[in-house]
Amino acid sequence: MVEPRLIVAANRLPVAWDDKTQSWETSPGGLVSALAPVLREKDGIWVGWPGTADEDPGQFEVDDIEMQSISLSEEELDTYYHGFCNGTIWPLYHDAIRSPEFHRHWWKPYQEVNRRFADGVLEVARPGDAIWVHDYQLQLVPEMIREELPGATIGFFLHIPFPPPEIYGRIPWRTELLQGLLGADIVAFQTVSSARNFARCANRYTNATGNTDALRIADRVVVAEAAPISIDTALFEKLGEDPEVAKRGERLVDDLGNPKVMILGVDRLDYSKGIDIRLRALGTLFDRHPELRGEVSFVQVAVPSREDVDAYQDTRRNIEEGVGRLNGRFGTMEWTPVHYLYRSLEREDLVAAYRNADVMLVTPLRDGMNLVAKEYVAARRGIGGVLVLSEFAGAAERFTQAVLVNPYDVDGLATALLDAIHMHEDEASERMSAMRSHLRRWDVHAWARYCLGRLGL
Ligand code: ADQ
Repeated sequence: MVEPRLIVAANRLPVAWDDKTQSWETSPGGLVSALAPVLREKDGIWVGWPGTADEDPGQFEVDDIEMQSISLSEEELDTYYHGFCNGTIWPLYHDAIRSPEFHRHWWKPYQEVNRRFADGVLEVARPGDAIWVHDYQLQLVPEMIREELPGATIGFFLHIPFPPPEIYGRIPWRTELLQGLLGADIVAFQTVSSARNFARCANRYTNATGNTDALRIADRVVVAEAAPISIDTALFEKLGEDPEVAKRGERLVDDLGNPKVMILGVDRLDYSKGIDIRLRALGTLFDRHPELRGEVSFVQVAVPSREDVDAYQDTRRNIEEGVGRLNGRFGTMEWTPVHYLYRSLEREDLVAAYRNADVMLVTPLRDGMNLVAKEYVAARRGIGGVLVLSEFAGAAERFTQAVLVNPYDVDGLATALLDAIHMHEDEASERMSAMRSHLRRWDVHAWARYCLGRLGL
């Protein structure tokens, strides 16, 4: 009998072309490092877009992993990717924090590109293989594969939240998208509440009936469940203890003028991350507690993201104005309240910042999981540290020991910040170690093992 293989379909291939070395290099990231061993062992194939418009290198191998490229044109990047994925689905699934735009001329390319991905999978799939489709860009793919391979084992994992029917119901293509997902055997989400939202939507907008344990549609049963993604805990713990990283951390604190308290924020620059409200809360804190001025510094690192989408340009402007306002109002010649970096950091510098941050501020208005919160907990070992975490991040479902906040509540956020700054080190360490033990048990490898087990691998 032929061994079943794993076929992963995701918008992006986990590789990027490096002009310097003139070769494909694996992109760093938890998902790739968790799946790489299984893909090698199972002769797996990763189907995805190689990262540049109109590029189609076909099938190729990087670090012993087989890649199958799906080509996207410049226009499709505009309509399918920036348009439908990031102008319609992303805001809708994040509680419609920004108004999602509904355009038929975005929907059609979304269907076409999903068809191309399904065809890419069908080209390489053999009977018995397990197919694992990832994220909101490819929601129609499970059903498209199911139509051609009725007996296939198909899993789907959504990295972002799934909204309740009251919000989801706005999208004109709600039934088609749900039917697309229901083509899978298992539809997995970051949280229990997303899985429940999905089951409610499926009951309301399709012929499916039942609950998360068993959604019956035609002659099939689909399971909706939570499988929260995690990080490479051991790697972040190791980096957090690395003397070279420690040195970088100390240099960073020195450069900030050795504040008594360093607060840190690290996000992709996205309106869902709540960076602007976070800045307002900091202003409220300095207003109410002048004694903290000169003692507390806030470092906000924002990674450039989706710069072609208008809403992201507005968000960037908002944040930069907020930083300017705070520094103009409270700053002195000796002290800058907010240090703002608009760039990506090397992993060592990121961990150096984590391990020296006394308070980590993670305040998304809505977030599938939020890996930054987990990375901070793993990297900041045995030296106190307080995680202030939005109750609307998926991570909050398990991290009940964090200081949980409503990210919309400026006053509440300012109070939570004050509590975090004054928290006794023993209490802080106790909370951190409880979260750390969870991360040791449930790291990205445990997550991948669980998900692949559900697909019979
Ligand atoms: P994102 O919205 O990108 O992910 P997040 O989970 O926080 O959010 O992951 C961001 C990643 O980027 C982290 O691994 C972090 O280390 C890295 N990063 C952030 N800022 C950086 C910087 N300045 N320099 C370098 N690296 C930086 C989506 C969903 C999330 C979900 C993940 C995974 O929106 O909810 O947790 O996918 O499923």
